[in-house]
Amino acid sequence: MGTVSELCVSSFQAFLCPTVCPAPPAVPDDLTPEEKQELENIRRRKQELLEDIQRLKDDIAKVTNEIQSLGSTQERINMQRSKQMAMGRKKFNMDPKKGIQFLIENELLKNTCEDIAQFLYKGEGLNKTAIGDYLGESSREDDLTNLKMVQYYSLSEAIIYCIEMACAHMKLCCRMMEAFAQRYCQCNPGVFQSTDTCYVLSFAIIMLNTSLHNPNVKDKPSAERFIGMNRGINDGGDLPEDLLRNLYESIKNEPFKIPEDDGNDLTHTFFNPDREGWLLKLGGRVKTWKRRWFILTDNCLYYFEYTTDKEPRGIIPLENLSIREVDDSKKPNCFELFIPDNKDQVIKACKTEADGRVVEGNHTFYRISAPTTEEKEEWINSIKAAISRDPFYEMLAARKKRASSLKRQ
Ligand code: 4IP
Repeated sequence: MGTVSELCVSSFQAFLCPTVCPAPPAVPDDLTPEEKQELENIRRRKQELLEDIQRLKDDIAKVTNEIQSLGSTQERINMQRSKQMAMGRKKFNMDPKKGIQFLIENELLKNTCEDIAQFLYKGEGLNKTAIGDYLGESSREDDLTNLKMVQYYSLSEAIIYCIEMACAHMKLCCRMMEAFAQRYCQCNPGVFQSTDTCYVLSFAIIMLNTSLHNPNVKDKPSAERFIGMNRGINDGGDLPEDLLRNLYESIKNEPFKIPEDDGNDLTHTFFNPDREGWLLKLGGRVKTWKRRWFILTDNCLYYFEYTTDKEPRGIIPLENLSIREVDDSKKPNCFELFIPDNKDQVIKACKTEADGRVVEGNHTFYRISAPTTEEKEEWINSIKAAISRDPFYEMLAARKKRASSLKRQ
């Protein structure tokens, strides 16, 4: 009969190739009770490891099935299209004309002024300066796109958008404002007496933005004062009070930001992500819903306040997380990221506090709501595909669990 160490080796071999190696030999009679005990321990451990391997195999088979079931289905096509769309946006941000050309060639955008204008208006993931560059080109088509684009805006939205653009790109400002003023005057005769009114109003808004949001300005104007300051700017007449009040409230609620353009923004860092889009996220300790721009890339989920932000508000590494659909009484199309078999454990993630500090997240689950059922399904599939598994993590977790339940007994 072999020594204990020989038996160890044979057990280990059996563990490494459980399907090929024969069953372990019976316990030899000539072993001491200690050696028998040791052999018994080794065999028990081997059994545990075999069970772990079987679980891993089952998991792999499950994931492989899921991937295969994606096969040639519509979901796969949709995933492919949204990847190409993301690629088109990135190309646009680096070279707007080439980006538009790429999207048209790949049939993601129709070559019509309406479609291009709508794409620019939505602006998801697009750099404002790149939009400015595109619209600032002086071709007739671009003029038409300018005109089409302003149709999508409400009056106050359009004015604020034009000013934001202007701060980033002066030549765009002139063209957008002209296009906007012309179009608006055409569609709403009698509101703006001339295109000059738009310019005067724009400067009044820039000053309002500064007065309301610059901490050095102590005397904050009221809506009434803003309305009063703009009396007579419409070629001697007054602009509608509702318009001025809406503008005032809009600027008060959210200052417009001057987009930075140092060529080092996230659109470059997060080049070609698996998926990106607006989603609602439920807070960790405080259960508030926030609209965030999510980017899925490199097995991590990042969320931002604005599409143009450089720093994410939060990062969720997807390793060893699971995803499931859930019903929520307040929001539709919800899904959740969670740790399987451990609902109380905090998910490894980080977030940025209001004061800029980066801290650990507090979520035992991340509940997220998508705008539509289709988007929910697409997100779930993309996240499933991005979730990575570290087998050692799972083994360790299973061991820890077993150890703590043994301790409790
Ligand atoms: C906050 O609520 C936001 O929902 C935060 O989301 C969230 O942090 C906070 O979770 C939650 O308290 P209020 O803004 O109403 O205070 P965001 O960072 O997207 O603004 P998470 O971790 O979800 O990013 P807790 O766990 O810090 O309470």
